[in-house]
Formats: sequence, structure tokens, C-alpha cells
Amino acid sequence: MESLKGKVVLVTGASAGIGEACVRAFAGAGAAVVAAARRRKRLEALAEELRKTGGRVLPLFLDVRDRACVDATLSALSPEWAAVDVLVNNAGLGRGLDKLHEGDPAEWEEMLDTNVKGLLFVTRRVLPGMVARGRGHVINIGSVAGRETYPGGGVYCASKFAVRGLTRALKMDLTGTSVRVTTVDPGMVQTEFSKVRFRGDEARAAAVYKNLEALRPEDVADAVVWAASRPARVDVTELVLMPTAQSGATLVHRGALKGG
Ligand code: NDP
Ligand code: 8X3
Repeated sequence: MESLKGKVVLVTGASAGIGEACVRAFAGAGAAVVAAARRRKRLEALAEELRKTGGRVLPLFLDVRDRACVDATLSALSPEWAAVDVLVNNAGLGRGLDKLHEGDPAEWEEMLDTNVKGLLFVTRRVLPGMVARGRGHVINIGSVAGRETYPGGGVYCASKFAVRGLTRALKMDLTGTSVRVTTVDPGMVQTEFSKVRFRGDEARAAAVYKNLEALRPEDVADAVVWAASRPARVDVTELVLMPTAQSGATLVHRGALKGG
């Protein structure tokens, strides 16, 4: 295992769910973490909490969809934070579960702008430094939805298929450098994802996870930290994590598991 102590890690979508768990896990492993998202108060509270236990966390307020904001915010980082060793492209969301022919194009734009273009904007800004320094690791949070489709998931799935394609292409572009590329593709994780997808409809969001034990955000963070802490010669290119109760994008078991 390679130590993460003193490494600089940038996590997008750090104010909730998987991103927040990644911030906690990397800070706990001794990394200096840039925690980026839009919700200022949450990021400040997280940074403050982790500082109390010796964590080094810098809150960074940015909307990954806004290329000018991404460029300005990241280029304003002080030298101690700017040399990012590990970039976790996690910011993302789903909106609705409508059939494509009934879907809302504004929601499609929000998903594609965040999950695909946002990931590209941040990566474009951070990656040249990694290549120039001869070290770095880009970890994208994909999804089972980037490997299989499900009804009503068309544009969300397309965005995650894009993440998988971009991860593979990036790995090729970086051949001959020491920069590593990973996609971590989880199945269902209990976060605010469904609440966001259903625009605050708590009952509909709760139904998604009813009678099954979903992954927890810290399970995904564990996998991310594991990939980031392999020896420099090892590039974990793909990791797929499913709840034990889930066997595919459309196959979950609700209720007790046999022998569980
Ligand atoms: P959450 O809704 O809990 O967290 C999403 C995070 O993304 C928040 O911190 C939010 O912060 C941030 N975010 C959203 N839009 C933007 C934006 N425009 N700019 C910056 N940050 C943004 O969801 P999850 O933790 O579940 O999702 C994290 C990632 O994991 C996503 O890419 C998702 O697609 C993926 N995923 C989730 C699964 C699940 O079942 N939950 C399964 C597989 C993959 P803020 O609103 O403060 O900006
Ligand atoms: C997000 C979770 O279940 O919509 O990737 O694929 S799901």
C-alpha cells in the first residue's frame, strides 16, 4: 500500500454522499483534501469538523457545469493545494425517470452538463499539471448505469456510459505517462441521489431503498481510497461494487437474504 499522507486530493461533489465520504476517508488517511461543490455551508461545516481531528480540508465553491467558474476557481488555488495528486470526479446527479419520449430536455441538459461536461472541465484543468509533474491519478465515479441501461434511465445511463468511455480513452491518452486512471462503478448507494432525482420527494426516494441494504457512501469511498493507495506500478482501471442484494441495474432482491 502506498501512503496518502501529504498527497493533495481534489474531490468534486464533496458536500454530500459519496463525495463527502471520500473527503472523510482521504483526510483520515492523511491527505490534504480540496472539497469542491456548490453548497458553501455544508463544505465549511465538513472542513471545520475534520480540522478538529487534524484533517486538512480546503472547501472550494464551484459549479462543475460552469467552465469559467471551474477555470477561475482552480487556477486561483495556492501552490500548496494546486498540485493535485488524486482527482476524484464524483459530482453528478440523475433527474427524473421518464421515458425518453416524455422526458424534459432541461433535465437532460442538467445531467449531461454535470456528469459529462463537468467532469471534462475539471479534468482538463487539473490533468496537465499531473502530466507535467509525472504523477497523478484520475478517479471517475461511474455507475452500474454506465454498464447497463434501465427503463426511464436513458439520459442518466448515457451520461454514465460516457464516463466509462471517457475513462477508457483517457487511459489510452495517458499511455507512457505515470498518471493512472480508474472508474469506480457502484450499484445502489444510499445517499441524497434519489431525493435529488425526484426533486425532494422523500417518500419516492425512500421507496428506492425499501427493504434492501444498499451500499453506504463509505463503502464506495473505501474502494476509491484503495485504488488510490496501490503501488505506483498498479492502475486499477475498473472497480464494480454492488449491494449484495443487487445483481444488475434492474435486478434487486427486497427482503431478507437467505442465510443473511
Ligand atoms: P448526492 O446527491 O448525495 O451527492 C451529489 C454531490 O454532487 C453533492 O455533493 C452535490 O453538491 C454535487 N454536485 C451536483 N451537481 C454539482 C455541480 N453542478 N457542481 C458541483 N457539485 C455538484 O449523490 P451521490 O453521492 O449518490 O452521487 C455521487 C456520484 O455517484 C454521482 O456521480 C452519481 O451519479 C454517482 N453514483 C451514485 C449512485 C447512487 O446509487 N447513489 C450509484 C452509482 C453512481 P452540491 O449540490 O452542493 O453542489
Ligand atoms: C445511480 C444509481 O440505481 O440509478 O447510478 O443506477 S442507479
